[in-house]
Amino acid sequence: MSAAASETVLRGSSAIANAVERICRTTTLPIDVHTHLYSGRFGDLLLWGFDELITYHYLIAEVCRTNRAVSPDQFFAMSKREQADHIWQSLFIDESPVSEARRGVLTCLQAYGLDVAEGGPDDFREFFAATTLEDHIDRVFATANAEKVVMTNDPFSDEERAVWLEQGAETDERFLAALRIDPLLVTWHEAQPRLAAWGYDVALDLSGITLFEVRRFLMDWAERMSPVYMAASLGFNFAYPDDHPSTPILNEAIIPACVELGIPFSPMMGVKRQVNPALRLAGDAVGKADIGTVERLCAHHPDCNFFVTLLSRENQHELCVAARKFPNLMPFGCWWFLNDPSIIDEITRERVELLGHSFVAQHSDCRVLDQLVYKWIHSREALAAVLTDKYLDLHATGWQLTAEQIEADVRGLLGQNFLDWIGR
Ligand code: HDL
Ligand code: ZN
Repeated sequence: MSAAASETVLRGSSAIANAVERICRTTTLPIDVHTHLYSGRFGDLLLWGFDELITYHYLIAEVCRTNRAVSPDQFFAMSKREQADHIWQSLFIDESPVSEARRGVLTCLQAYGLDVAEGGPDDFREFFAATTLEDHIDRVFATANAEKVVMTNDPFSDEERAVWLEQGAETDERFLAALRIDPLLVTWHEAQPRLAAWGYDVALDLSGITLFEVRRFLMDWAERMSPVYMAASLGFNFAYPDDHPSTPILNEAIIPACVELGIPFSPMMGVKRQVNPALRLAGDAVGKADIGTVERLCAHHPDCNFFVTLLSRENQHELCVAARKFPNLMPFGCWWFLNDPSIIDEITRERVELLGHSFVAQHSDCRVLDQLVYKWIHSREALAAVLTDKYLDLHATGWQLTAEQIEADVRGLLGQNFLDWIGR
């Protein structure tokens, strides 16, 4: 296919490689499809600054194994500042910070123009103290070159519920909502009394109009939040269908609500919860999920879109194959323990080879606002390495590549594919 006269044909390997690196590094991120960030109106729910950045639960896990002189209980007894100083000393000073979560802190500080070689915690704290949250949100989105992020919005969180009930819809257009409903599928015995207290006529045994009322609960919150998808983090052993309440709740409430709203359901599967409770949020591990659960959800509900990320590396190839079978299945991201350059590389290569462009390459899973900066710098680099090889393979066939085509492809993989898929 010959390029249009207005397009920039890339002639030769180095022109292609240079274009791919530049485009991956500079293309505006249309949407980060999964984060735990909040807009400024949610106050302390939005974490930011040096002490939050360095006490990220990934680093808590690392410091508890690296410096066993301080037990998890002793660590959690420290103040946030003491925890941060302890992590800085143990994971950055006492040994080279080569792990992905450690490198990320440094990438972020460097992107802010801070001197990580000479500076220390108090210097970095001074930088953050000199700004306001509103200005810092602007700085982070500009530095990350990001347009929008999707929050994780939990109506079962009392603190978050209050903001939605008191202040209504989100007004900062950079922050889109995702309706997160784990309790409905994972801990129904705990969710049921809360829904009943909120005025929904629900019974533990799902009798009466329970499933209708669960769907009404979902529609009420969709009205408030305008979510771009509904999501649930599910264990590695989650099964569908099953004789567990989760199956009728999915079949009669969650999936019909998603279809009515025209949004995907996002099962995020593979968590092995709290294998080490002493580590608290850092205590979850990973297990291989049953891809058959994903296949049966897609097959039983062809009119619902499923936006899926799996936590186990061992599930990734299966997920690509399943996506080849079901057009209503879109894989996304290199989630949590997969968000490491070597694994991002492997997953992205097999996705391009098996799915072309019909997936979303990454999400950040940020818990701290500043992570938006480093997680995307690292992921953009990993994506560029894969796409360079893939476009050079294409070039070797004699195919003509243009910068414009690569730009459109990269924007798609960075999240536009999701927005197009849901018609936003
Ligand atoms: O359930 C989830 O959305 C996970 O991402 C958890 O929040 C996990 O603790 C996490 O932060 N992973 O990056
Ligand atoms: Zn998450």
